[in-house]
Parts: sequence; C-alpha cells; structure tokens
Amino acid sequence: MSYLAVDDDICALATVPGVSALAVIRCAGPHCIDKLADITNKPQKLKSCIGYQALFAEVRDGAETIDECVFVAFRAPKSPTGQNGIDIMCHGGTVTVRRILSLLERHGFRTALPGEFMFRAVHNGKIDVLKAEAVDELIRAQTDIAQEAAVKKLKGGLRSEFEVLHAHLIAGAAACAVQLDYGEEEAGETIEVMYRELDTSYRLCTELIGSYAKGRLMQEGAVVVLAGKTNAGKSSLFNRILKEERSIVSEVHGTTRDYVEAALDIGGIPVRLIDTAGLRSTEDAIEAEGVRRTELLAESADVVLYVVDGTQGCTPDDEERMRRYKRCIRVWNKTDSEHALPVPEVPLRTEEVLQVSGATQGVTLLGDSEHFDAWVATAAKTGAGEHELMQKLFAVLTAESNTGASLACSVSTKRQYLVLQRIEQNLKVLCEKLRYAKQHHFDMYYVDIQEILAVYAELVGETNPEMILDSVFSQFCVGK
Ligand SMILES: Nc1nc2c(ncn2[C@@H]2O[C@H](COP(=O)(O)OP(=O)(O)OP(=O)(O)O)[C@@H](O)[C@H]2O)c(=O)[nH]1
Ligand SMILES: [Mg+2]
Repeated sequence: MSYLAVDDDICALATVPGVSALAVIRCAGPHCIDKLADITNKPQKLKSCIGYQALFAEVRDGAETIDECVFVAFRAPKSPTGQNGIDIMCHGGTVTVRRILSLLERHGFRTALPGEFMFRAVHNGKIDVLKAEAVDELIRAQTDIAQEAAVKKLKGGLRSEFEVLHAHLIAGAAACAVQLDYGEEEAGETIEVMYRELDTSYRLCTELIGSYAKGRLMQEGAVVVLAGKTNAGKSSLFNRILKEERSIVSEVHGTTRDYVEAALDIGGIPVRLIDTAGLRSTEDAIEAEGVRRTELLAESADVVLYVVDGTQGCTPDDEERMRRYKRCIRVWNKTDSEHALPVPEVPLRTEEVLQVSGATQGVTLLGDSEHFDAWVATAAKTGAGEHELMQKLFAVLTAESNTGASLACSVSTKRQYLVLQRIEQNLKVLCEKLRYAKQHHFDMYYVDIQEILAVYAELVGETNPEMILDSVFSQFCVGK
C-alpha cells in the first residue's frame, strides 16, 4: 500500500485503544463523507454537512445500531488534510471501536498507514514537512521542556533557523550568477563574497548538526544505571532520587536481585533510571543472573552512577569496572556514617580515564574531565549530596550537546540531521574550491550551489515527497 494512493478513503483510530469515555476514529478521502453517511441513521443530513459542522447520529450496521456518535465533517480544501474528512467521536472501549472500524472497511475504507493523514496534509500543501515532524515530536514529548521545544518548532522556529542558512546560500548563488553575466571582471571580489556567504552557511549548518545531540536527548532520553557492589546503597539512592520507596532496601547483601526501573525528568531530559543487583561473585544461580544483567545494563548505559560504600572504600575491581563504562559518575555513599572513610580526592589521572573511555567506546571526549574524575559524596540515608549528584548527572548528559546552544531550536529528527550533513559536506568542498582553486570556474560553482539548494529543498520538504515518506511518515502513529 502506498501513501501516494491519495484518492483512497482511509480510516484509523486516532486515540489510544482501550477503555475510555470517548474514542475518535478519523476518516479522510474524496468520498469519505458520502460513504460514511450511508451507514448512519441521518445520511442526507451528513451528506449536506458543511465543513467544520458537527452532527449527532447513529452508526448502523443494517438495522442494528452500533453506537451513538458525534461526527465532525471537513470539506476540501479547507480541511486538516486538504481533502474531505470526518472525525467520528464514538464511545471508547475496544468492541465499539473494532465494530465501527470493521464496518468502515466493509464500506470501502482502507486502514490508514502510519502518519497517512499527515502525509496528505503535506501533499496538499496544508502543512510543511517540518511542521509534520514537529507534530510528531509534540506527541512523543516526555517532559515539559521537550514539549515546549516541539511547540516552538510547530510555530516555525526551526524553519526560521533553516531560512537564515538558505538566505546565505541564495546570496552566494546570486553573486555567482552576476559573475556569470559579467565574465572575467572583478572575479576576485565575487570569490570573496561567495566565500563569505557560503562559509557562513557552512558554519550555520555545522551548528545545526551539533544541535542534534541535544534535540535527540530531549526526545529520546537517556538510560542511567545505578551500579556497584552489594550493600553500597544503590537502592537507597534510587528511592531517594525518586522520592518514593520503590526498591527494597536492607542490610543483607544481594537484596536487589533483578533490575528495577523508573522514569524521571532531569532538567527536561527523559531519563530511565535503573537500580540493579549488586555486583559480587556468587554461587546462587538467580543472583548470578541478576549480576549478569547489571553488567549488560551498565555497559550499554548512557551514564553509570557507580556507587561505592564509603565505609568500605573503593577496591581495584571497582576501579576496573568503572573504566569499562562509557560515562561514569563515581558516588561515595554513606558519608553520614561514623565509619565513613574520607572521600578520595582524585582517584585516577584524567588522561587515563579519558583514554579508556574514548578508546574503548569511541565516544567524544568530554572537555571537562571533572565529569569523570571527582567523587560525588552522598548519604542516601539523609539526602546529602543528592543535589550535587543530579547537577553532575545533568552536566554529563548534556556535555556532548552544547554545540547548538546558541540556536533557538535544535534539530531532532535523523532525517534533518542526515540531510544537513549532506549540505555541510557539499559546502565544505565548495568553500575549499573557492579558497584554494588556482582557476575559478563560475559555471561549475553555479551548478554546485544549485545542487546544494536542491538538497536544502529536500530538508524543508519542498521536493521529493516520495523519498521522504519512509523516513518521516512511517514512524508516525497510525491515525495521525
Ligand atoms: N548510614 C548509611 N546507611 C546507608 C546509606 N545508604 C544505604 N545505607 C544502608 O546500607 C544498607 C544497604 O542499602 P541498599 O540501598 O539496600 O544497598 P544496595 O546497594 O541496593 O544493595 P544490594 O541490593 O544488596 O546490591 C541498608 O541497610 C541501608 O539502610 C547511607 O547513605 N548512609
Ligand atoms: Mg539494592
């Protein structure tokens, strides 16, 4: 089935399935109102509905009433999709919704593909692809800050950033075009102007690409794992951070046997915080499986909070483990205890940590080595050090995503990111030619800029709607 079958009448549940007061079934397509009218008790009234008019009627399967619903009709072209459309507000619950959907199918509707309504809106020029992506981002936002960022994009924030880039590309193209008309004269000056404009575009592009790390972090979130030996206080810290008694805490070593997780908002970043089974060698098969899971989780985590019992100290095997993790925050717990040992100052040489984290994981090295090195002193029992730990965690999570900080909006879809990378690469090659070529061929430069502008058109969805289908709309929800 193709998105380009835009003359099909389509339908889908637009709300979450399950028990609820209401459900909305969305329909769109040239003949959807007429087709639907024939399965109601008020066919003529529905057929004569004007756009944005609501009607109360029954959905009927022959003589049988399936439900009493409110229908909201939309008339092309002044409709969300640009086509005729109808939203059926029926009662919620699984059976009613299933029966209405199956009735619609029997009357010539096809089940919509993911994002197909949105595709039609883009196809018919009702919204652009950037807005469609912003809507998807809004739906998926997990924190207030991510939601606010999505609204900004919905209102054209990201497009404004792209337009600045575009304006410089156009200025570069214009200078080149003028030179083509005037031949050899003042070629040096034109090269200067072109270089200035295209280099600015290149820098903007780099900045936008840099903002993707932040955008993705806000959107997709991060996994943070509490790991360490048994009895270190991981579960106590987990409960302290969540402000609830989620994990069982006891003085018995090996209390947590399997991992426990919870969702958390850390400065707008949706975080999956995971408490794990304490690390120790054990004969107990179940506990050993828990330890194996801890190791897997810690090694794949975005950040590990490695908790050490401050009354016992840090052993070489703790050090050995911490080096394995991509990004690790060292937590010296139980500082409130009378048996607490002094917090070690610098546990490891900076270069050593950076080398290990960079070489083995291929991660970008953090500029501020403090993120790795210094211990954070905590007392899960009293809450001491919690604030500092959270601050450090936020700093570590965002350390790689500060490059786009000056932009009002960050790039958050992989599609935009990949297209921007192509623009950046092409601009880099062209700028090098402008700077170092012994002879300048403006006709060739002009073709190069046109190619870059064509990729830009793809970025903002002005070309290749077929090509962007898979990457954009197939990831949307059905019914959107
Ligand atoms: N004094 C003091 N005791 C603590 C602190 N944190 C945890 N404890 C105690 O240490 C013991 C172990 O705490 P847990 O939170 O269960 O430790 P854990 O790391 O989850 O242990 P496992 O699940 O066995 O791996 C409990 O008796 C806690 O009350 C702290 O900050 N100060
Ligand atoms: Mg525990």
